[in-house]
Amino acid sequence: MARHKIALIGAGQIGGTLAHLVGLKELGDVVLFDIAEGVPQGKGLDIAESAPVDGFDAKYQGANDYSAIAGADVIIVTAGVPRKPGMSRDDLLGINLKVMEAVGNGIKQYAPNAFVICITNPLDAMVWALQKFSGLKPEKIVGMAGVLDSARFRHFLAEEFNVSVEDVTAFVLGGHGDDMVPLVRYSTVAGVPLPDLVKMGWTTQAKLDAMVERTRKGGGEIVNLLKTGSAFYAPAASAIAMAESYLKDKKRVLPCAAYLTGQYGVKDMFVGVPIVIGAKGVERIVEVSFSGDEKAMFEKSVASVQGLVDACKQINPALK
Ligand code: A3D
Repeated sequence: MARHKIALIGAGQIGGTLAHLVGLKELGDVVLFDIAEGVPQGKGLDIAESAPVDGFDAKYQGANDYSAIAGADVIIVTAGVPRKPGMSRDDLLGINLKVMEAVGNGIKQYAPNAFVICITNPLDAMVWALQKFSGLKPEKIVGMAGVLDSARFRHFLAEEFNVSVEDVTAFVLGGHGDDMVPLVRYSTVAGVPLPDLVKMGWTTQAKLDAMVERTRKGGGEIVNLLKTGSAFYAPAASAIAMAESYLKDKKRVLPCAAYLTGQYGVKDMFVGVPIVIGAKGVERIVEVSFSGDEKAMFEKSVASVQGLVDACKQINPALK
């Protein structure tokens, strides 16, 4: 069987890390695309030269022309600008919406059957716009945010409990903004829900609340430390987990921004919910039940996403 082809649109911090991980995990051959000349070629060559040392086989091609993505099985989109200190994800909307239009047209022309993972912020609005511009079937395009937000929460929990990150599960749903919804009831250590762990004295409610808040602000914490850009190692790892589930038909259950057609009372929007990713793309949208508080938090988060989608429609009236 021929190797899969993975196209990375945007060869910046996340794009370069993705390219490296694709090689290390032997997921396929890589095309790095960027508008910056030399950058995708340079990063591709640099990673290809690491392959003999690490012992993996993958071809790397750098490109500034969309024709290079032709026939890609998976496309991961990070093209655009990231946040700087003091900027919210929403401040990026106008600039990155134009980028999504160019990317969407490229995908429509050269790789209309790919499974596409969008990472560009503001995530939930950009993946919505990218679906419209590309014309991709809704089950073939998702946004990466929930896996990352959940991974951050899992990291904080594992540190607090001094247990392996592998035994900590967490679900963070809703939009990828400061009102995202970490679902404490559905987050566990080896199957034991967090509220039970509070009762068992493993932590206090106050500490748990602080970890939830730190998760919500997790992206900003990294932006403030780095000063010149935003997180890239964990975002790249998260998108790779999603791509791998598609390429290997693993059918993993992952929180992702998926197109909703009435689930959770939401229509024609991408919002973070648990989904099953397999060879057909989004194979199932999992509808969990919410308590009153959780429902209120989810609805608040959905309202923020709606605001961003409306802003996109205002900037570009062709987006309906
Ligand atoms: P960065 O290192 O700046 O890379 C972005 C790349 O996009 C640069 O190499 C640009 O040259 C390139 N680019 C700009 N415009 C175009 C275009 N029209 N076509 C092709 N390439 C273009 O940023 P990054 O890799 O750190 O972040 C990329 C995006 O991911 C940003 O929008 C971030 O805000 C976003 N991000 C999202 C998350 C989520 O969890 C959703 C996390 C971290 C970053």
